[in-house]
Amino acid sequence: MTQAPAQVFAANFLANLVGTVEVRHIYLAPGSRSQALAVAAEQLASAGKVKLHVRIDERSMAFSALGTALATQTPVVVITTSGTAVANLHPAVLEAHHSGVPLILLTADRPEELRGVGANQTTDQLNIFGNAVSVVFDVSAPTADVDEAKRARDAVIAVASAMSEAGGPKQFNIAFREPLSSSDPDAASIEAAPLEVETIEPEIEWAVLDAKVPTVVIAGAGAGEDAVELAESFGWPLFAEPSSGARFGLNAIVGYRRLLQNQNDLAKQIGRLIVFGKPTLSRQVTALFFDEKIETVVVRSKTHGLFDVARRAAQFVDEITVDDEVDFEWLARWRAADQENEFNFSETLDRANLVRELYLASDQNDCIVLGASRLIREADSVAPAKPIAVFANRGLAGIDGTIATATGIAIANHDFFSDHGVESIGITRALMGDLTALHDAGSLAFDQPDADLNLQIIVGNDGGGTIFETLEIASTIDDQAFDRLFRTRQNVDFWHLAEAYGWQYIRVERLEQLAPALQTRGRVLIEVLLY
Ligand SMILES: Cc1ncc(C[n+]2csc(CCOP(=O)(O)OP(=O)(O)O)c2C)c(N)n1
Ligand SMILES: [Mg+2]
Repeated sequence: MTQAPAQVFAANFLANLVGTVEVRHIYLAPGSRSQALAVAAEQLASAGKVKLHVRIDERSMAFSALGTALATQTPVVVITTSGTAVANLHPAVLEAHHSGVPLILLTADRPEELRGVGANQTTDQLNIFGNAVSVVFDVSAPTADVDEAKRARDAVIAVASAMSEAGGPKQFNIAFREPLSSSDPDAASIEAAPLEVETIEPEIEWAVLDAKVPTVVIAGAGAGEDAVELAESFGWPLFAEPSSGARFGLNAIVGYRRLLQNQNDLAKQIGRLIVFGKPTLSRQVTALFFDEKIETVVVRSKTHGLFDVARRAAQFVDEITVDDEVDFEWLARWRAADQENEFNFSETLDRANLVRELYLASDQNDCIVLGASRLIREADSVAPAKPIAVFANRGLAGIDGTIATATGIAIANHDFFSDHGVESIGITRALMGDLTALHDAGSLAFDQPDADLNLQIIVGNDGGGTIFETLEIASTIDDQAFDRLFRTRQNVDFWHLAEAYGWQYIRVERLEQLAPALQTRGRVLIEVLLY
């Protein structure tokens, strides 16, 4: 059978990528120009070498890929056809760039002779993502007179070394000329060549800090367990955001917002902040960065870029130690204050109780996803310190793609169990506002192989974007204008929405209905009435 050069390249490229770069998931949206990649991806998936997820909307697909990459900590491949399809990846690519998530974007393109001449579906795809991709490989169209198998292997070596140099998304813009595909060669029968990629160990910079300065550790998005370890080693209170991966252990001061807000004696004594990740949620913490009396030491983030909002960080380091014994009394006082200022939960269905029930229902088998806006801030105020996987797109904190991201995370969670030969017992619970859910309503659609997930989309419906009520403009313009310009109430019927996409639907109107709803398995949209 004749082998199209496009297919030889695509089959060898994907077989090597899957075989060597730890790719376990490929996301694909349909298109003509990308067909050789689609055929090869399907061959690999049928042979059980990779999981393939097909989506109709590239924007949604890219956010799901982001979710899967976040939760598996492995690179995920995304395949699109040319033109606006590529542009639809942009929101998720930006988020991935700002949170260091490894996506490998395979964007099919027209060959050189069709660019710049008005050919259908042709635009400049090489510069489309700007610096949100650390590298763009411009792969010319495969041809019969070149060893395409070798060229494909070389391309995989290039991506592997680019990935070892920097996190975040990488783009392969691959031109294809007709014939665009053939059924041969079969990607599943191609043995991946072993890869030799040199990894350069970066130099570690240490800070030796004065042990006497009263210090707190701030853990923002992407902080991870290192923040907990440091806090516990030196007896420092830990202010950890919900999606920091560090909100657990005895050093976590869960009521830090209230304690800072009240400006109690302890808050006034803080002399140093050590920052992990990207903290964005509370005004109280941001105010500390701007306080001239407080020194800031930033631990370099491998994922979330440089953090120094007040432009006054004293040092950027990789590891921290101290020069003397630390005073563990400092921590004891913070813990006592935290207990004294415990949050008083009401008996009604409100945001705080919604967060509380969400955390009560979830354990180590489960995942929590928090949308942007008010509910994640509520979680920052009242969520307990508990070692569970909590995710949020805090790279850019968009309200977009939240259902899709949660779906990608649920897919990773589901696979974790099936890879260990057991039925999935974990539930992914995604909590978001009503506008956030509606922004991504199209992501309720997905293909049959992905339908068998335990995924809850929990919508805190308060009739629009109520976070804007806290803006000064809310009190300076009239109510009607505020409602139309900012709050943007909507009147979508969530029951019909769930029904249209084949999801279960539960409406929660009273607090006692919430806990049982959160035990629902399968795919369910839970609408919680907050007004
Ligand atoms: C893509 C995107 N567009 C706009 C915004 C600005 N924005 C921040 S919060 C918000 C409203 C969110 O409303 P909802 O999801 O209902 O949450 P609530 O504030 O009511 O809790 C908007 C539009 C954003 N963050 N991302
Ligand atoms: Mg709302």
